[in-house]
Amino acid sequence: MVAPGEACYPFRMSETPTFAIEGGFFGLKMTEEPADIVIAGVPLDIATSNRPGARFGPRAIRHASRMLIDGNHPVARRSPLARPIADLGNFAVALGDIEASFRLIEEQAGRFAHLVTLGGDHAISLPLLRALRRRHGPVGLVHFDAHVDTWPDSFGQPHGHGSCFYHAIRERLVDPHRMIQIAIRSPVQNEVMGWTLAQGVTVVSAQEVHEQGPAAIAERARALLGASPCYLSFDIDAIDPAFAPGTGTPEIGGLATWQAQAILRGLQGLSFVGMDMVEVAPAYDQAEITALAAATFVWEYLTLLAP
Ligand SMILES: [Mn+2]
Repeated sequence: MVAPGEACYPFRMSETPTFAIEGGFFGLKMTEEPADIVIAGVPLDIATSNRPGARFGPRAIRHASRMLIDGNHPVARRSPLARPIADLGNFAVALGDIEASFRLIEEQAGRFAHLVTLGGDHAISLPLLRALRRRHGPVGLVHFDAHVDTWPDSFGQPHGHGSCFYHAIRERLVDPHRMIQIAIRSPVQNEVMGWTLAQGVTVVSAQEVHEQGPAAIAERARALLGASPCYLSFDIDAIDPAFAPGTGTPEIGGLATWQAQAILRGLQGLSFVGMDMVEVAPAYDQAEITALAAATFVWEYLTLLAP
């Protein structure tokens, strides 16, 4: 197992300026040896319905994460690096084949007790949740997104990045009564929203976040999820395109980065068993702000887990 500290770094942290750091997430040495928490990229974006490019998300998020290595979280006053973390590089995917990629992702994800993945488009959540169900049964879900992602099909195909939670609910990978979607605001057919609500999912619009404030939304999530195992799925398009333009299906009226940070900080104490950060498409980014937002939300999540 990888221990925390300088042993994980291919450079001397105390002497290496941020711009000189290469490597995995947090500049970690890429390794095949797992740790308490394993980070892996999933460079799959063939299920996107609009702009592609999230296959380059893992690289951009790792690069942006160099800003977060040095020092403690300013509010929690502890570092996610106090707990052993390993970056295993990218999972294998099958070129051009969604279902074969799903099988590969599920098989690889099943090896690790606590996985944080860098997407990739949102379709990857389905095989990740299939792997998680074998360890935990149906999990609770905190889902940040502009979209409900419960469309029963994707333009006639069974799998697309907008159908992952339709399948996850149907396959009982998640417990819809312990599932909260935050920042929802895209156009949606009444039958799709009706089905989602009828399953028991709590849908919180971006407007509700703006009107009620992040603390109230975090409180709703904590009350809903309780102490049982839960998963965080974070589509970067939950964030307003003014703050996160580098994504495939942007929607205006979204969260400011600080609002999402405040909600995440309010989730301390939940029993998280994994996370994905999806839909970062660097080709549409400006000044790396989307990748930095994504890396920072991963850092917020890892801080929740830190001792
Ligand atoms: Mn989305």
